[in-house]
Amino acid sequence: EGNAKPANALSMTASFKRRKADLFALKKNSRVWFRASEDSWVLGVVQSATDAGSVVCSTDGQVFKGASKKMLPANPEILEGVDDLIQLSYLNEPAVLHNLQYRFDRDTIYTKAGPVLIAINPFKKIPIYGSEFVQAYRNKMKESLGPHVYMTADSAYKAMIRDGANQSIIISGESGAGKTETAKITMQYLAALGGGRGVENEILQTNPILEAFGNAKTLRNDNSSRFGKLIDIHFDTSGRICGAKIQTYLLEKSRVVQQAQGERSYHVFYQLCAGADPSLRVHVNLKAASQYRYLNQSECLVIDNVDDADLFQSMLSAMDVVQISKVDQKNAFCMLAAVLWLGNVTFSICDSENHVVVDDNEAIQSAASLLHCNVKELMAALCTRKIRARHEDIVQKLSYEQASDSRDALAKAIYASLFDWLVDVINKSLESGKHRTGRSISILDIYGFESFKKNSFEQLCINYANERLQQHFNRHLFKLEQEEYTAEGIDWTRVDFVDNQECLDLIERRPLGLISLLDEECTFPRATEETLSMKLNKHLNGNSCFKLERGTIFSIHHYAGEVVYETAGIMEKNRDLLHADLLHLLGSCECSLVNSLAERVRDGFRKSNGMESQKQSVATKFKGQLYKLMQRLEGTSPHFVRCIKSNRFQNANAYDNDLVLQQLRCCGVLEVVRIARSGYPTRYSHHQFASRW
Ligand code: AOV
Ligand code: MG
Repeated sequence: EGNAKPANALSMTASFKRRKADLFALKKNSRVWFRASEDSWVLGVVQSATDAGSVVCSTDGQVFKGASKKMLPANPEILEGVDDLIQLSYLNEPAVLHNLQYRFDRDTIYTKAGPVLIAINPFKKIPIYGSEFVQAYRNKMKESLGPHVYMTADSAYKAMIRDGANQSIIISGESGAGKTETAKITMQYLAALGGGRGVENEILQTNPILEAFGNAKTLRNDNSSRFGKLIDIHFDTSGRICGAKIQTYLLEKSRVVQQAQGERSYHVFYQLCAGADPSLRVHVNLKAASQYRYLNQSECLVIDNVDDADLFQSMLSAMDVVQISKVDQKNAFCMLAAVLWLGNVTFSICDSENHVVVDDNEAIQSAASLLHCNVKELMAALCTRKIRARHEDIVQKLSYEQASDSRDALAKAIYASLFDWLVDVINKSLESGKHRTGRSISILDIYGFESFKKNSFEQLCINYANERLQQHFNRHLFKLEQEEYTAEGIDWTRVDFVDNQECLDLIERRPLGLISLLDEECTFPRATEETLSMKLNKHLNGNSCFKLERGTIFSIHHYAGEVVYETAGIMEKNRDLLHADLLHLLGSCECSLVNSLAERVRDGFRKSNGMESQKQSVATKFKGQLYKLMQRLEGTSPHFVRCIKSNRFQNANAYDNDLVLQQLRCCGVLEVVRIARSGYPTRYSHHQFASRW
């Protein structure tokens, strides 16, 4: 039964003894790893070993000479490519890397690292999925089958049934490492176990919909998730799936109106433009993607090997399966088209003070008609602002920049609330109703750690979320595990790990952490990038994870590496204001969907401390969401999957050892193996033990 094999006394003693085996004596004929350069190791056999130095002959016949400290013991051939790294006699970096690459070369992408499953992204289809494999893993032929996400999903399912406890499958890794694919594979396995009511298929079909609306091409990943997702799959008393609930986290809004060169906006826009049938095209007055500024500005309209028109059809059928009504579908597409047309709205300067009016053209007419609002009112709301002074309203004209910002803010608000609305509609359809027994398996798939040439507020939030997740991982695999040994009075040599608390403090601490300082600065109308940078530097430079690089550029030393952030635009994104006039206009549109979207936006405003239309800042809201997420996860038994990127180019036939090593190092996999290897494979309280046997 998976990890739950009771340990016998013999294997326990053996595991304690084995710790000592890492100390090795260099002898003639020992297999060793020789450090040929900074990060490259060659496998060889010792020809002679003296205090002055040793001679090693590599497997391909080259001879290396050097000091013994350049050498690490290699595992015997019989351990070549073991399923679980804890089986390795010598657990050093070259040995672990060799084992992983040996397996990867044979298309074996999954390897256990004690309690953690390592999944190395092959960037190609490997025939190890589908019903045959599901059956095999279900029928407990595990030993012969080897590690697999199916096995992890199966362990979670069995543990849920056996212990009656909620489980979670927590998938982490850098951007492009394979988290979303892994989450889908996990869902497929659980759906296959569920068998029956059809809700399983509904759950699977949420993926193409949410990916269309929430994923986009970035420079790291052609299908990058731009939101975080936790899906709870609910099971009834007979162990069948009876429903599900999806919770999403902070969608990257800015992408709707702006993308880096070579990146795209959300897939759904291109899918709609490529795949809509003639009647829908007429209904929403649709043009080709190249005709919309929001889509053509980044000079990337298509993705290699992706057929957007095809995907649009798949998404439509998925929407049918998930019971999104045809009317709702059509309304949603109107909103998408409205966003696109808003992007084409232009302004002309109308006076000497740089104030603008909206150009009356197809763009503004189409946007107004798709939103079911009066075009004059929309124009006014985009280029003027009502301010209440004493007892009367004053109409203030906007500058070119202010008007463009208000147009973009409107587009972002419509899209983000459309996304939330969609998730709500999906959740209604997946509701478990009376069959619910309270048991669930949650699968977490968030955006992975990111570091681009230019990093802004979005990367800060994404990387912050990953820090939180890494801490959860540390807590479970290092802290709790070792504290338990100490508490039980077991002879235990502590395994050190890199704690990321300092980085989290840097971001979260109140009142002198990054988020608090940012929020404070955001309340000052005259704050600039410079004043923000100065403030951050003044209060944060004592934290070793923070560094002001120059001017308005600062860097944070994250667990996964250093990221250089720009302060430009951070405050606007954190404030995320939508002027009340625009909100009011949406609320008065003659379309129930638009009204309900306006309601959603307004909800965010109301939750604030009252009077003004200032809602909670984006970062603070996100912090609260992450806190809740962690609390939820703490109430479950975790199963960890670490996705690893095999190369930087999304290339099927490349394996970059250094890149793999860097990922293994920063997430602490080696340390996990060290603890797992010398620790106990399982533990029961007396009570649990007695009730089981
Ligand atoms: P991510 O979720 O970790 O990145 P994805 O799951 O989107 O990464 O994976 C990126 C790409 O890698 C996929 O589109 C597939 O082409 C390929 N891939 C991943 N896993 C597998 C697999 N098991 N077999 C074959 N190909 C795979 V991000 O969402 O960017 O953090 O924000
Ligand atoms: Mg993803």
